[in-house]
Amino acid sequence: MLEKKEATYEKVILVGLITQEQPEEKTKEYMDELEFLAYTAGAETIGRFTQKTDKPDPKYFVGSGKLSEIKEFALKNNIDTIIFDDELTPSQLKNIEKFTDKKIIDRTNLILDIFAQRAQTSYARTQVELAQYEYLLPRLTRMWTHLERQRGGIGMRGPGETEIETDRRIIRDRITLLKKKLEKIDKQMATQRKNRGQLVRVALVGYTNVGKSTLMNVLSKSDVFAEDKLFATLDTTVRKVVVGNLPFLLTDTVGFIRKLPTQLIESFKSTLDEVREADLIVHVVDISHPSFEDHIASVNETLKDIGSLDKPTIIAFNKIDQFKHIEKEEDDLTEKLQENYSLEELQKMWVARTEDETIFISAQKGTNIDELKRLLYEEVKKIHEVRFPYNNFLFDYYEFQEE
Ligand SMILES: Nc1nc2c(ncn2[C@@H]2O[C@H](COP(=O)(O)OP(=O)(O)OP(=O)(O)O)[C@@H](O)[C@H]2O)c(=O)[nH]1
Ligand SMILES: [Mg+2]
Repeated sequence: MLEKKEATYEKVILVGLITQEQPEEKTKEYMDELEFLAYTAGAETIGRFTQKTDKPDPKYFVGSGKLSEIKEFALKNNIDTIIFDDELTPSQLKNIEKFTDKKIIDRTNLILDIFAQRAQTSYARTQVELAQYEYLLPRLTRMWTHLERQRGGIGMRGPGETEIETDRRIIRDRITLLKKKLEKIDKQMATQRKNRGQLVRVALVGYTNVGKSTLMNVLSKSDVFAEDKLFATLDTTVRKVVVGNLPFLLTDTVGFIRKLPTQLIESFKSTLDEVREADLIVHVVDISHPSFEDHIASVNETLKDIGSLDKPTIIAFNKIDQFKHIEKEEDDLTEKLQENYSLEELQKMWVARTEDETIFISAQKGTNIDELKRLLYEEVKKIHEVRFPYNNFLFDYYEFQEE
């Protein structure tokens, strides 16, 4: 008889801060995101704790009173893991663990763990492994003992197992090795990209889970993995797409997230090079998400980091089928909330706000995809005209035809 495999969800507690810059409402959204991250990693959230404070406590992140409360809750509910919505310093990590005697995961470690679970190709695995080691090195005393590793589960799926005394040196060597390996692959990838010739390159970028892969599938009629979890895509997919008579290369890339660990940005250099070398960016946004404006800002932040913010961009507001608009009461004197805007109003606002082209679509339902193709055609054509100035006649006689 086949053994029935039950999914075992690790029970966790989430901890976040409410500060001047991060008011209660924001923190709630961030905690929702953290819960989604935890769920993606294989955890079930049992409790959430937040604390109002000016800045994180240098010793325990939250105050010791709050931490006692959390510890008590964990004991009562038989919970072994506590997840913090920020990167903890190595000493905070150590102190909190000592205080609570629980497994402590911070936001960075959680994201690294998801990446480790999701990495498919040896290239992605090498990238994640490097990021994990770099995270690990300054935190070695805490998590590298055999005892710690035996606890297993989220955040413990680190690369390999070694004894603590020699670990630091071994890990440094390993980092050097991985860097060399990546350098070699990066070179190969760069050559590969060069060999793709002069075709115009379009990159789909956006926050995680906004529908990039779904859109990739719609536009290129391919079958890229898409699902309702975070970071479904780690490996870049490139497809040749023809719109009208214009061919171009379309790239689906890893999703961005608020506070994307720097270790990951570094080790995913080649993946991000796809974005860096793109001629045109399609910035996909999930307009049905309450924090979509924050998401846009995070993505732009990362784009800025990799020097790609000033590229020609189309902002594709996706999931309009899921967009909910709550009519504001007429006599309401309070400020209009995000949710009170209609799609039309948002459309007008964004057209006024940005110099980029904007379009509102549903990749899943196929709404406005022809419009998006038309826009892509126009933008790719502009790039074509600059790149092949003597070849323009090709397109002069062309009229866009719906498929
Ligand atoms: N309602 C609705 N859902 C959509 C739409 N487009 C995509 N989705 C869903 O959103 C989820 C995420 O889609 P993906 O295409 O995997 O998103 P992604 O941006 O590639 O995500 P990562 O690779 O994880 O960063 C899936 O469950 C899709 O079915 C849409 O237009 N409307
Ligand atoms: Mg994807």
